[in-house]
Amino acid sequence: MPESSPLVPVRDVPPNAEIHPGELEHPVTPTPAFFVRCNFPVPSIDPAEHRIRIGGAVERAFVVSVEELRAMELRTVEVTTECAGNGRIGMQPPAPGVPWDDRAVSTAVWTGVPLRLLLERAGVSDDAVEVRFDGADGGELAEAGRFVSYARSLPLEKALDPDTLVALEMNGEPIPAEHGAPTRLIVPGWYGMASVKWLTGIELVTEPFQGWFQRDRYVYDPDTGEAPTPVTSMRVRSIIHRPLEGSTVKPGTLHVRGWAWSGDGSITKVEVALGGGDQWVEAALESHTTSPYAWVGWSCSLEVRTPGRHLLRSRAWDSAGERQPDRPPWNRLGYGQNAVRTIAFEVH
Ligand SMILES: Nc1nc2c(c(=O)[nH]1)N[C@H]1C(S)=C(S)[C@@H](COP(=O)(O)O)O[C@H]1N2
Ligand SMILES: [Mo]
Repeated sequence: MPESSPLVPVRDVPPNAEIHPGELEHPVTPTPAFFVRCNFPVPSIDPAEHRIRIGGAVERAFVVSVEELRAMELRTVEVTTECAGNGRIGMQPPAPGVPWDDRAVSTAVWTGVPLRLLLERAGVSDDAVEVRFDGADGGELAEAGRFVSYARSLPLEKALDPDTLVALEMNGEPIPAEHGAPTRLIVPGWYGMASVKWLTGIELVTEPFQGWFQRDRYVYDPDTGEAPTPVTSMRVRSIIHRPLEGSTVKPGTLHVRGWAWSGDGSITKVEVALGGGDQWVEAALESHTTSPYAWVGWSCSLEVRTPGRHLLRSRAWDSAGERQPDRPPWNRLGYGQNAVRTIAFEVH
């Protein structure tokens, strides 16, 4: 593993930190540089003692150890994960919650047991509508006024997707404590909240799950009195990592590079604009992987001769026909902020 720059902390307790801008150049984020998002302190779990229960509306409930999971048929998937709160500091007016800038996003190669295999072994009952996942972490939440543990649910269809994993390895190594050791869920294409860390239980439920992190958080609340809708797949987005925001480059040809991703299809186009106004230049897409769940690299070259400060923007389109909006889409809790971002750099 190459040496990597420290994470950029956003909150120290519990740990919440963004990827360092200097680490964004890697197609697969080095494990120590992968962003961390924890709602509660990191639980410590003995992998030898750890068991996951699979129960609820099933024909045969069972318990499985980490060892038994390792002996099953494993699958490896490269996945870009973004926190639903990424970009929250761009919300106007500011939204409550962890004030993420735009780097609560990273990519890893995950290896694990397709959740589908565990559900097939259990035999899902006809009346099951969702699968609930329990994490080992929890605590008193001031906003909730009670003790809450981390739990989330998935619709059956996404739970049965062959690429939804009960992961055992991150980038070919056991999962580090802060990323969910010894086992976590990986839900490709969805914002990070779905990928429950420190997984202890999988339960088939016959009514939609109503937990705090399902119904009160990770919802798009229009704040108009209309019902909130659940946060699910990642909205189309792009990030520039060259030049870095605030950096200085020489006059001449400027090589611009970045990533683009969407949970709703493949990236079809990325455009770049230098300065304000509506002059957009199409970037070349450069896929480093066949995984449909990983971000796609893009680049273009621009001439910049005038010394001083310059602005740069990128915008991506996906195969669902969505484009990054020019302004942050408003919702009360500040999720899914995928608006075009303007960065500034200097030419000298
Ligand atoms: N048990 C548990 N799982 C969790 C969380 C959590 O607080 N507890 N945070 C979720 C959120 S909001 C995100 S964005 C991802 C972050 O995963 P990472 O810390 O490995 O980057 O984990 C998700 N899974
Ligand atoms: Mo998140």
